[in-house]
Amino acid sequence: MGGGSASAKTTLVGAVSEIVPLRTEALVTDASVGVDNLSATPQKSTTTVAMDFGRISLADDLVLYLFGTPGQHRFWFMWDDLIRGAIGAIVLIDTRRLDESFAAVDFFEARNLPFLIAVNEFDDAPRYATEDIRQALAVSPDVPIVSLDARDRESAKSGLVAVTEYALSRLSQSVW
Ligand SMILES: Nc1nc2c(ncn2[C@@H]2O[C@H](COP(=O)(O)OP(=O)(O)O)[C@@H](O)[C@H]2O)c(=O)[nH]1
Ligand SMILES: [Mg+2]
Repeated sequence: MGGGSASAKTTLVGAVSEIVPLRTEALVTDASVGVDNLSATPQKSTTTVAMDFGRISLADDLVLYLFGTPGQHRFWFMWDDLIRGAIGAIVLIDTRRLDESFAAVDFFEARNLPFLIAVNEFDDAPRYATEDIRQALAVSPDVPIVSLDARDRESAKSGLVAVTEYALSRLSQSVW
């Protein structure tokens, strides 16, 4: 799972994981100034420094391992390792800061990893039509765009189910 900072990646992993999620939150300190973009989220006091990790069973024979990638650019070297063996990815977006999502979209596109866009519907964020979001992010018509509330277990889970179904459908297309 990728996405801009404070797009609720840590929240989502925490909401769905059936094991205590491994978190590597650190207090946002002065060391983050000018490095991490916190201007839009002045209330955010911690940030993920390495990654989030969790697990969810969608069925008896289908267990997903969830990795939340840190937003900070200095940790991007880890993404290449994370996507090895990944079935798919979610780019979690906050419509108030769409520009922060471009990097994650580009990354998964470039590596041909099936991904979907999940709009985390923050209470005070404007709502846009799906096709407007598609256009703004310049993602192709086959990329699913879903809405969810990262804090809500069932809602967050629906995003994971959607990306799994999408990844499996892409797999079966490439086989046949
Ligand atoms: N109002 C609102 N706040 C949310 C929602 N999802 C997450 N948050 C809050 O947004 C902040 C950033 O979330 P976090 O999971 O740390 O973002 P990350 O940087 O992507 O891991 C936290 O304080 C969450 O409690 C939401 O759907 N609505
Ligand atoms: Mg986080």
